[in-house]
Amino acid sequence: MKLSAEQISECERDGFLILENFVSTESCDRLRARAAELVHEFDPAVVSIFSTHEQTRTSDDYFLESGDKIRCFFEENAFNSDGTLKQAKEQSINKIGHALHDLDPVFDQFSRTTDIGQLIRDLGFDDPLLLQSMYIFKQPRIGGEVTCHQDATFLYTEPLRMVGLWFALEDASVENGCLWAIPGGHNLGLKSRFVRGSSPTVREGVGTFEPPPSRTRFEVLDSSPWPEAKLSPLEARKGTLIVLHPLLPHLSRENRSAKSRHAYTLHVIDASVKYPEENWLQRLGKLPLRGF
Ligand SMILES: O=C(O)CCC(=O)C(=O)O
Repeated sequence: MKLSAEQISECERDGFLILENFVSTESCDRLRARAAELVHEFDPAVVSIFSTHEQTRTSDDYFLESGDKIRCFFEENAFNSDGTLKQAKEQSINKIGHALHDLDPVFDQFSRTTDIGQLIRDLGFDDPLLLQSMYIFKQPRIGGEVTCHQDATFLYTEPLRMVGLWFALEDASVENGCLWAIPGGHNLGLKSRFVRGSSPTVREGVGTFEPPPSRTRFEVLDSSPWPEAKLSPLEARKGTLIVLHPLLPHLSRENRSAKSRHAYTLHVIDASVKYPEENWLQRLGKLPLRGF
């Protein structure tokens, strides 16, 4: 399954490449079944809500320590005002992250196939390392939006040698919250970085008001708005892989339909790059990154 010269130039032109039937239905189903088991084992007493709305992108310890763990994050709309879940735990999780590919044998096997290794080599990675994995549920009715962003905002490297792989584990359509992207938008430059570190103290009036320091912040490099009118839907049948350039602006809308939209994402970097220690995602324990 070698990429053709046309596919590589399409990817360079648009900033994404859609590869239908990249994984089998059986592989998708195996991953879905394993994710269901992980959620079943998860104790919801430990709560973390995921959102990309600026400062609320869960900057708590649970999130910041998840780079070398398997952790479940709830949908923002999963809870009633009294803190109880609106739906069963199984229909309330937004995603599982961020080291599934290293810690779980079923995810490891899905993530390190010969086909994926070949694709990564075709994309020009000489010494690839699997950095991050996420299982995204996009639950029926409460599946939250992921606002327009570039993956390099969250996983920055110097030089920028990173790629996102997005696998549709179910059919993804406009109705249930498929990806949207701005074709060619990877040429617009990096707009922000999401980094660890305190935000400045806020002082109000005569007294001093010092909120608890935020553990993360967005460093804005270009505050111009995204040309969102240019967004185009990337509908994908189950088994499709979408390759995403690290600077491609993309989003997914809320899922208000009765259908879920499960997806699995992997982010791969090259071992030759510098991975900054202010990036939010860090391996704090003793779990070295591995390739294929
Ligand atoms: O699957 C989605 O809804 C969005 C995923 C995404 O854009 C990301 O994780 O960078």
